[in-house]
Amino acid sequence: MTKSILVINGPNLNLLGTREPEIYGIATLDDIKDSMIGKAAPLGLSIDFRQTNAEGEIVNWIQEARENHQAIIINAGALTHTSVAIMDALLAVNTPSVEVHLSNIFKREEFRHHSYISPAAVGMITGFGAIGYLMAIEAIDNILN
Ligand code: CA2
Repeated sequence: MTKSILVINGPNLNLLGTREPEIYGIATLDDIKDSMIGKAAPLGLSIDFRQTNAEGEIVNWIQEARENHQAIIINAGALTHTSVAIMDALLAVNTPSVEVHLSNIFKREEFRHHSYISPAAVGMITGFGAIGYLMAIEAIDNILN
């Protein structure tokens, strides 16, 4: 049976590929979505790929994942560093989660070094650009099998 991965992208990630390519790369969010679908299909995994600038929407999506998805890949954007609500939602659901960041958050400003997502995730992939999302699929494939 095909297992479904919910991919959540937080604030401003809709701008990918249009600004700050030296930090975030040249791939657009659509490019990342297409490459994830291509990587996941042969593994029997489907991708439900979403982006929002609204914190509450992310919380709702995580709660819904409990019934509709077998795993979560999340790049919460700047909410990574501020959102107790997203951490609580991830802790409340039993769905395994992998945290992804395009940039290496530990090489950047001090305020980016702390993540509220990490305590609720199986692990974090940070600093590998768009490839990090594909690495997260491999991680999920291992976790689910
Ligand atoms: O490296 C990452 O993936 C981040 O989650 C990206 C967030 C940042 O606040 C985190 O500290 C690390 C920012 C996403 C904004 O994305 C943009 C993309 C292109 C142009 C401007 C912003």
